[in-house]
Amino acid sequence: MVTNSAEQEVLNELRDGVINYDEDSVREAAKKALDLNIAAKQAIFDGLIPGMVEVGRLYEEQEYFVPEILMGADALYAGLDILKPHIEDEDMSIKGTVIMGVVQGDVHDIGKNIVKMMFSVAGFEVHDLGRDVPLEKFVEEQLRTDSEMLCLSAMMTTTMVGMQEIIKKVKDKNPQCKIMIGGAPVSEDLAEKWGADGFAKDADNALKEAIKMIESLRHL
Ligand code: B12
Repeated sequence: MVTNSAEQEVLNELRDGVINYDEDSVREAAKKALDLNIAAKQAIFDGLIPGMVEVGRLYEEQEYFVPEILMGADALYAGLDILKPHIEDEDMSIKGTVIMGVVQGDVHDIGKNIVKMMFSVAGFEVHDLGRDVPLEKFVEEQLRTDSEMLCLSAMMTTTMVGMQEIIKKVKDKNPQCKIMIGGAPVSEDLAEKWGADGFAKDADNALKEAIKMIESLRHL
């Protein structure tokens, strides 16, 4: 937890560096955060991600356009590269296998990449199918690898509906597989309606939820 103003200032620098798409200042702030012993996870969730959320808001306000978004994302990734090796693991004893990807028609992969990073750091074996992934590919890969979990991401109301088909097909063939969905337009209610096992609003909660799911599988 941040307790003093020097630490708060570094979190602000991380956030502002992403907003101003300034990779160098983000790198510098990330190093400062580590020097001040700010937990890497806190630097990510209270610094970098709020920066990206603000970039999204500026885009919606039409103050920013596509180039600014992409440069903001590069600044976010520059910070993640430095902070990632310092994230403390939730529980290294739980190592699940996960198939992850962004559904067909959807290229928004910044959020999915953050979820993937959290899972990898915690020791999960993640098979990342990338973005704009054909619905059938999720089903094929889940069956081929017999992964314990499947994580689906979507950022558009038009593309999230594809999740239903994937969930139905995977559950028909492999009911044991735990399916978690996420992305801004997705909700707990939709997860339940579509037959998924869970939903999480952000990457930190996604990891906590995933650990619970893997634990419940191991207890079967
Ligand atoms: C970045 C962005 C883009 C970038 C994408 C770059 C990339 N490589 O990702 C570019 C510029 C390419 C783009 C293009 C388009 N975009 Co766009 N984009 C955004 C924007 C501004 C930010 C999204 C983002 O990265 N947020 C930051 C991350 C960190 O948050 P996140 O994605 O929500 O992820 C977190 C959680 O959701 C969760 N999570 C994510 N995935 C998963 C998965 C699981 C399993 C779990 C548990 C959790 C989880 O954890 C993450 C981290 O904590 C949003 C607006 C907004 N304010 O959200 C619009 C937005 C998503 N885009 C939109 C649209 C319409 C488009 C376009 C069609 C064109 C256009 N008119 O702008 C195109 C085409 C997209 C396509 N075919 O996919 C709309 C979607 C509308 C809707 N509701 O359907 C939005 C909402 C903007 C708007 N209001 O119009 N976009």
